[in-house]
Amino acid sequence: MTSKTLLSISIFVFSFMGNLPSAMSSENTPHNCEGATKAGENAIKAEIFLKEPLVKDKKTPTEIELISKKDNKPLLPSEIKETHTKLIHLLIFDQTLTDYQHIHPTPTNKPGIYQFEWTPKEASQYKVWVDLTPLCTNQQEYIMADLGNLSKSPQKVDKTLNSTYSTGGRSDKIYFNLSFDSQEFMNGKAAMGKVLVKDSQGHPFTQLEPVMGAFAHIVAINEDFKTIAHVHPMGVETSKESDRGGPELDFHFEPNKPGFWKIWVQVKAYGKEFFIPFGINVK
Ligand SMILES: [Cu+2]
Repeated sequence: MTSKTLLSISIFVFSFMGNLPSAMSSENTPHNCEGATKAGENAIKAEIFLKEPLVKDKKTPTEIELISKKDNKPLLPSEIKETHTKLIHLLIFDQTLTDYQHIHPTPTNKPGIYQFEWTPKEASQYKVWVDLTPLCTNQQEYIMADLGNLSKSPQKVDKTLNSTYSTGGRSDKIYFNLSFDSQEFMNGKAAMGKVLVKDSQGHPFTQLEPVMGAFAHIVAINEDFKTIAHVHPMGVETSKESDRGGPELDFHFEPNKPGFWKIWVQVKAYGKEFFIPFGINVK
């Protein structure tokens, strides 16, 4: 693939209050899965076990138990479909939406129990969205669970509106610029978005490295701290570690809720992963 190849990403918006599109494909669902899910319902539930009390800026070993709702049996790694090169993606957010972490837990020797470590960077409330596709339903789901609270009072969402961001030091600085095909964002209306990446000299940056089989992973979260928009890279995915991408990352954003949305773009360059925050308002 050429470095100019555009990466097309489409963001599908899910509300976790039960607005999942009823795309359950009963034809492809194995018999033993029948009745496992209704439209808008997750087949899996999650429970969090913090192995140590939460302390700001301190690494916290954590276990997550995944259980099939239908029969109350643990969800085994062999029962999960690999997506974006991983079985389970954890999207961790704090209530201010300024701390976003993307983590892949690993199985333990206890069935249905997976472990990971994370470090809360804000004195805030934390939630995790477990992003996985059970083989049984072949339906991607997001299971929200509370991760703990480091704050005695509710924290305000950081509603900074921004379309530019830079990261890195003097020699490895990278500039990111977000633009859309429309000036305004309307609830329920699709908009085409583009992130343009430039290097420290202001030249188009074409050395984005693959992260989980793509040149960017984009996630958007609403100020309600409940609704997240997920990402499907469409068209081109990278298969080789040596592939490079940029300077444009195209995506499709269709918000299903008005208000402030934080958009996090995860990329890799110079061997390092970067999380780029943008903020927009949806009418
Ligand atoms: Cu992931």
